[in-house]
Amino acid sequence: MRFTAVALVASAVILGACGGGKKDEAAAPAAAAPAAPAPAAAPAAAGTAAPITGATIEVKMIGDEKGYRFEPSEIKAKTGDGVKFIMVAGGPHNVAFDPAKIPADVKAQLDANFGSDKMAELSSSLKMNPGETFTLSLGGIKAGTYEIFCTPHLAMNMKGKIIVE
Ligand SMILES: [Cu+2]
Repeated sequence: MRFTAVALVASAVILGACGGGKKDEAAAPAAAAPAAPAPAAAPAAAGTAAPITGATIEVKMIGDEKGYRFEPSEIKAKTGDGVKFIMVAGGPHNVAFDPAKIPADVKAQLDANFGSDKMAELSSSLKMNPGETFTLSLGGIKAGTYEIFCTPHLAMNMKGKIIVE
């Protein structure tokens, strides 16, 4: 009798240990997952928006029977200018850059220049209603050609480029 009881207790301890181990394993990935986005968000917070010190160029965002487009789609600007995107029709529209196509030494400043009007890295919030605007500062942005697109209408070829001279 005594031997059986000891054996049962020992089995219970072993089962308990296994059960506890499984719980810890299951809990570990769940606890680690929410922490992952924090380092990714850090570079965005590192930059400081540079103000517009030059001219502000207006660009219309249009979707109608002729298609989806930025007007003009080729935007010539200088470092320090601003580009004011105006929602005219056929929204929602936004303004976004492909992070993979932006040089490493431009990315942080450009992303910071979106200010708070941003839904993702290098991507403005969506403009739903006619008259809504998004103004992007080109402060601190060196000369180069930077492709833009509208996220909802990328497949409809709503693209353009900002040429900083
Ligand atoms: Cu659009």
